[in-house]
Amino acid sequence: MNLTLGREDIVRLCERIEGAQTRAYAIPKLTDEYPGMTIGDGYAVQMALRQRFLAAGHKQVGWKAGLTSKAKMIQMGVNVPSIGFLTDRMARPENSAISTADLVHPRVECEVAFVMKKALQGPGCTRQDVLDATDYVLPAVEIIDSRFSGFKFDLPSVVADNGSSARFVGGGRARYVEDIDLDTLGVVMEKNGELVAMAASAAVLGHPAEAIAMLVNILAELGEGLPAGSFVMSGGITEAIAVKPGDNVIARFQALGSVSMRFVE
Ligand code: OOG
Ligand code: MG
Repeated sequence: MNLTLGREDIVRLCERIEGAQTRAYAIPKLTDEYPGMTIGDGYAVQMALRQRFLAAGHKQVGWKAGLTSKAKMIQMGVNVPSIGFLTDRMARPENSAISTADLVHPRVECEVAFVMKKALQGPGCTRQDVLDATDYVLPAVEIIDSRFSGFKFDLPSVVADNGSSARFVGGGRARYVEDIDLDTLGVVMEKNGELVAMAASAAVLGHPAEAIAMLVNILAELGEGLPAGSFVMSGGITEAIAVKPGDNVIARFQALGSVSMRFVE
């Protein structure tokens, strides 16, 4: 990947993002100060952030693909998919109360999650490679939280901010990929009993496994593979919906059951 930032700037931006993530405050997007910043620079900051969290004892559980559906690309004004890392500290149990006190401006989105039984290595990873390496899929809700003011960013900035990753909840009913039609799964999201978003899983690059293949190929560019046992989210199928304390959210997935949570102060 094409890098323009030196080591000192990468460390500086990594510390800026880490501060905003851990203390939950909004900052200007990074390209305001570094207009020449590239997507490669964004990943260099993200990888530095990952190293810092791992050194502090966080455990990586997998990865996420982002900006993989038209709904998300249009909502965020970005037209290239991205990836981010997921750790144990971001996981929340199904049906739990999720605090918003440690988040800036959270939003929820419905995703299909994959659990891998075999490792994958790009480049050249295909949808079929992903399906062959998948142990099972399950429904998930990602709680994203951009650290950038107004939830407004460009690709280098959001990649540096680990793709707005904040929390995630897996649940519902796990299924083997050969037992379901992964491209025609309907999903509806309800907030406080009202329908707020609906779509079909094909909205994610035509098939969610396509997003995982894309993720494996980006990982290869970063010099990494996808280990067996990884939990991987394939990206929001619907647009993301803002939540606040008091909100109850339930995502209902055809054939995969539902995932619910509530938000508190
Ligand atoms: C970027 C994160 C995108 C998804 O599923 O598309 C993402 C954002 O929208 O803030 O997680
Ligand atoms: Mg997402």
